[in-house]
Formats: sequence, structure tokens, C-alpha cells
Amino acid sequence: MHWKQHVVTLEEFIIQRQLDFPFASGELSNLLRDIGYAAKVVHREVNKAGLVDAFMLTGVRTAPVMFLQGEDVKKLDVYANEHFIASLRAGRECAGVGSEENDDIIAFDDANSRNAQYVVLMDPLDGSSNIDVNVSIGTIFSIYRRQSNKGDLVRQEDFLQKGTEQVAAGYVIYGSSTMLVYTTGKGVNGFTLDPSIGEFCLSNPNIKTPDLGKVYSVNQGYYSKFPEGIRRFIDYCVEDDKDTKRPWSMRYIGSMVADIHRNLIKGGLFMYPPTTDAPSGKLRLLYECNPIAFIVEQAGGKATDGHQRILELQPTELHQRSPVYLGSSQQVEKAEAFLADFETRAAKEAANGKAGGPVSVKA
Ligand code: AHM
Repeated sequence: MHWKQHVVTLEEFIIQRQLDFPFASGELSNLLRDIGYAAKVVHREVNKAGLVDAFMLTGVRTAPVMFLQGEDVKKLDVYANEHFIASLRAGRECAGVGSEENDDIIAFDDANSRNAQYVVLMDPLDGSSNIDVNVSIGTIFSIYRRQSNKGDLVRQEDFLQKGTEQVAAGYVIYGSSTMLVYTTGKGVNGFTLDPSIGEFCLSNPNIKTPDLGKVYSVNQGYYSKFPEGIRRFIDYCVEDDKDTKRPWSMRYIGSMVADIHRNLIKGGLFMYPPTTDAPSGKLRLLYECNPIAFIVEQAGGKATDGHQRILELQPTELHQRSPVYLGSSQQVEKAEAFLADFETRAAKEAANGKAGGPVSVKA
């Protein structure tokens, strides 16, 4: 006889976790629950995106296809942004939001929100260029305690905090199934949306990432624009070596959440290094790097900007970018070693007025 195991829903899990903290007020639990609700609605709309495209292409709609296509694809980012902001505002546990989609912070001005103790930073629809080709996209969020006094409107300083100050962070991946993965600094747990009951159910408890994976993820099309250390590191990734399981497979979806999620579960390195065109890389410290770094570290991995722990970088601007290397610790350390080695050589050569020759970093 089969006994159906009781599934733990996200809400039940959040409540169980709250009970572990006798003095918890429940505000963070409510906030996480609000984010879970908003994610379900965005999931519903993301799943309809293909249908909207199909209607347009079969001519059911009368307006010009290109115009509507552009409009509708863009609308989904805007929709996700507006929906998350509206849910957080309505939930009253959030004093304000910083979004990748908005130039400035949004301070909630009602009495409850002014007295709330948390602020949320988010990228409501990351990888949005993938929507119209039906590739996985995601939402990334992070939660901080405000620094300003309760009762006041939140200020930019409330959002410009180091990643080490995060109270919680997570992502939602809208993939072959929709999942919500989050941490409050006590491990990482993953929940899969069961559409038949409309609930996120605990599917991946206590996620741990392997120390060494078989994958590296990078936009290799920029090879010639990367620093030399990274070019040589990529050469190292594809060399043969049994001990380090090389050559590693290159996997790059171009949706950070999807690339990270795969590597988190299976092991691997994700990187977005600086390029000659983008000296700080592309990804945003507050909306993308910090929340993902918190999750990766909580799963036992590493996250750096090539030199320093991502979580210890002091943000100075809301939309600041940072190079990022994160995932399985051994792979991140190796990338850092290549960077350091080539930077030292370049500095020495510059001091001696010499051009550099080929070098190797020990495997
Ligand atoms: P977006 O904010 O325009 O969606 O860009 C963010 C995305 C990440 O999800 C992904 O890792 C990266 O951009 C891919 O960039 P590139 O196409 O330069 O490799």
C-alpha cells in the first residue's frame, strides 16, 4: 500500500521556521508570503506569454504584429514589476522597494508601510530578452532591515547596504516548472509550484552545492574582450584532466536565474567577468549579484568579484554593476587564481617595461 507523504507548502514551512525564533514578530514571514503570492501571479502571466505570441502570429489580433509583439513582450517586464510592487505595498510589511526596472527607490507612504521594518530589492523579470523564445526567466529578490527610523519615509541609504546585511534572499525560476528558492541565512530551500493546488511545495530541502562541478557558464562570445586571466582560465576549463573532471561542459542560457539554478543543484561555476566594453561587467550588485551570492554561500559555494567576497562590497549606487564569479568553491577559487596571477604578472611587466609571455597556473 502507498501512503501519500504530506507535502509541506511554502506557507507551512515559513510558519514552522518562524516558530524556531521565539521572539519573531511574523513580519518577515508575512513578507516572504507576499512575495510567494506575487510569484504565483507572475507565473500565470509568464505561462500565457507564448499564447499571446501565437495569437499575434496567427493574425487573431488585428493590429500590426511587430508593434504588438514589442508591446506585449515589454509589457510582461512592466507587469511583473508593477505586480510585485503592488503586492508588497498591499502587504504592509515593506517600507519601500528598489527595482532593477526603476531608476529610483519607491518609498511607500501609508502609515503601516512607514512603520514597516523591511525594504525589498528586486529584479522582477530577469533574462527578459528570453521571454519571446520560451526560455526560462526568473525573479530575484532580497530583503534588508531598514536603517532609517520607523515612521519616516525610507531613503536611499536603506537600500545601499552590504550584501552581508541581507535578512533573506531568493529567486523564482519560471522554467519547465516554477520554483521558488530562498534563504534566511539558515540554509537554502527550494519549493516547486504544484499548479493543481496552486501552492509552492517543499521539493528541495537544504540545498547544498558540490565543491566541484563539471560545468562552467559564461558568455564565451566575449572571449576576446575578457581580461587575459579569464581567457587563460577558459582555456584551462576545456583542457583534459581527470582529477578536476575537465574538460568542463559549457552551459549558458543567458538567464542568470536559470544558469544559477542548474549550477546550484549540479555544481558548476557561473561568471560574468569585466569586458573591454563593460569594465564592471553587466550584472547589478544590488538586484542580481548580492541575492544570488547569499544563496550560493548558504548552499556552501563561493561568490566573489574576482578579488573580494561579493557580500562585502559596499554599494554606492542603486544600479551599480559588478563582475561576478560564483558557484562551486573549487572552480571559483581557480578563476580567482588565474585572475590574480595574470594581474601580478601584468603589474611586474609594466614595472619592468616588458611585454608578457605565456604562463601557466598550477592545476
Ligand atoms: P536583463 O536584465 O536585460 O534581463 O539582463 C540580465 C541577464 C542575465 O539574466 C544574464 O545572465 C545576462 O543578462 C546575460 O547577458 P549576456 O547576453 O551579455 O550574456
